[in-house]
Amino acid sequence: MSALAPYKNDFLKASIDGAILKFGSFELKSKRVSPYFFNAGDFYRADLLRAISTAYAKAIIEARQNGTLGEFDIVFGPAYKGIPLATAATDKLAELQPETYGKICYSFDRKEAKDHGEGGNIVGAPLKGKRVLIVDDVITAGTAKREAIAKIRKEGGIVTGIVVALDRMEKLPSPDGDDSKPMPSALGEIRKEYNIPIVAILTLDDIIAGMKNFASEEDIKRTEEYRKNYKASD
Ligand code: OMP
Repeated sequence: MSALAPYKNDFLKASIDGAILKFGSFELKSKRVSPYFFNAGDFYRADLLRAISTAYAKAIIEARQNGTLGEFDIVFGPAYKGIPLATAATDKLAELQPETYGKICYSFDRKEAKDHGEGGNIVGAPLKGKRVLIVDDVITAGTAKREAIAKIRKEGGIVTGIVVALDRMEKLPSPDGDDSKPMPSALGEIRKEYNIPIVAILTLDDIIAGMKNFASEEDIKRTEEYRKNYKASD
């Protein structure tokens, strides 16, 4: 595996130092039991928030430069964990490249529609007719990403890409419940189905490569085992 870009390394280090990346036994939304968990809700300290917003902004700038991501007007953070991530990433993009990103906007959804005051489902920039980049924490099965795409489209926005902090590289659950069968990735299926690019700052492969420097033999073994069982076929 090639060496990680310096900004990815910095981000992995901040995730470990801030105990955002944890090892143990965690039940996921998918009900799979994982030996590791990445909790983006724990980037609540100023230095950590700065670390994650810098990583998103650099990943977005890099992906725009190499043509992976298209243009966008709005950075959208799905409620709740995506909200501070998208907001901080918007600010950091403007700081790093003011000429290109000085006037981009952010917005996010409400979990419950508001029926008084300004009302509606969206807070921040109106989405109608705008190109929208989704910024979210982790992709496992892709369910939350599909929901965000549907919400944005309902408001008349055009989703042009998704950026996540971590791609767990997991296969979709088999329709017959047999998780030992090879299955494609959630990420690949969303890419194909919606024809949009998805960029990840880190992948499970990056974490396993980085673990050699900081984790116990036992955690490395369990994480490699998990990858063997659940890694997607594509
Ligand atoms: P989807 O892949 O779109 O369903 O989203 C996975 C969601 O699971 C994330 O948005 C998180 O809320 C949560 N999650 C984590 O935060 N960290 C992990 O390491 C794993 C999960 C998870 O449950 O899969």
